[in-house]
Amino acid sequence: MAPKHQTKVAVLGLGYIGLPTAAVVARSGASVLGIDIHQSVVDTVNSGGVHIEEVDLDALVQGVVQCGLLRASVTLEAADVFIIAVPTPFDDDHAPDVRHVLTAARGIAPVLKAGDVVILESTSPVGTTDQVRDALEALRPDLKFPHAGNGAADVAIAYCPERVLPGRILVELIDNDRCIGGITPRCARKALAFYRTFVRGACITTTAKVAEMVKLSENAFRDVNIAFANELSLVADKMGIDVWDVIALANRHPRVNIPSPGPGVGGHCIAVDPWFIVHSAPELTPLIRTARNVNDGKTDHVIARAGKLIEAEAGRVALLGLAFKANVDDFRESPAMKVAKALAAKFGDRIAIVEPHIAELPASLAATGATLIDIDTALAECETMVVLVDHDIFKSVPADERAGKIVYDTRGIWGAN
Ligand code: SAJ
Repeated sequence: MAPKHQTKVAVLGLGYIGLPTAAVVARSGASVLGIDIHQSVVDTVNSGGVHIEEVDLDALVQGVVQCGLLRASVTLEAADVFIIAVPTPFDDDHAPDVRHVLTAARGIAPVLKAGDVVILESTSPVGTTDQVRDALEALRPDLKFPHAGNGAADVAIAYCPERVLPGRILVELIDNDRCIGGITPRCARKALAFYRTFVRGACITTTAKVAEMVKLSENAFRDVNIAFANELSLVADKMGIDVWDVIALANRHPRVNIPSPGPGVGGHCIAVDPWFIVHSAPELTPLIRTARNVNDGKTDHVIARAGKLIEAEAGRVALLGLAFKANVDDFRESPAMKVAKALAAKFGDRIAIVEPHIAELPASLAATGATLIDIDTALAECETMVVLVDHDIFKSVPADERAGKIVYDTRGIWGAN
């Protein structure tokens, strides 16, 4: 733990990004106030606990809370640096919804003072940082706000996207390079000075709009590449070829790096962010839109194929995994969850679900008659197994324990397809 220093930092939103960020900044010696709209989250953090599962986060939060470096509240106070890390969902038409960001910005206005830095970290459509500035400017006419080419301002405003991978958040918060986009170069420099206090990776300054687009581009790039892998998996299936063999061998080429096919793409980032680009230029983005549709279509394909398999067999079927990816307890936009819901709605109590990260099934699944069991029970009682998530515990099941089972492995952890 670094010695305590004078900088006061407020982090708005104590979710998957905000809480780890607050804890890491607190460990660097700043005095951090975490803000959340949920009193239960505030109470949990103030008691030194965590409400999300992330490697090593519990010990870190407990440590910084005990040292008095991190506390949480539903009410914002004055600070030197404000970090906005609230959700940016999309609506039914895939239009981004930045209301939470703007509400957070308006919440900062009453306590804002000259010299402060406001940083947006939430994944946001291009132009949102300017909207944050406009929201603050409307409420604080006594302060001078930054506008491109408009000289020095009282307050610095910047966009600095988070880039951390769930499961590695605490490591990546420190080691990843950061891209810091200021509304003006001076804003970027002020934000840069803050990130240098706890980031070991390179910190590169740019404009707010470029930084906003960088974040969207990173996730859209991954989505397009996974869509390619998912499309290949359908073609390989049709040809009776093992797609995992194809990819492993193709990836031995020095300039080819195909990701893994799966039951679709989930989480609150890669399945969402590409739509922010599509929404801003629908006529220019057939590739990004198609990739989204290919990845969503893969989930429908898995539902249909698993459904046929279950229809053709008798007895109970184990669905392995509900999380959106391996070894996390996050179910947002999870393709595995979508598959499980569709199959449970059709086959009811024939469906048994193995998900080590939950103690009970979500009510909608339980209502179908589906049950939650552990992997050993599944191996003992279910003849048919559908692998939906590549959790380590599933990977660790040796071939002899699943010998004779009818397996549909959408993640390629046990062999074909
Ligand atoms: N997936 C595949 N095949 C693969 C890799 C992933 O089907 O080869 C699936 C996963 O199972 C999951 C989804 O894609 O359903 C997304 O998982 P992920 O591990 O690719 O990414 P996230 O959503 O956990 O985190 C991403 C990361 N972005 C990039 O890698 C470009 C992370 O660095 C970002 O910080 C995060 O989004 C975010 O917050 O935006």
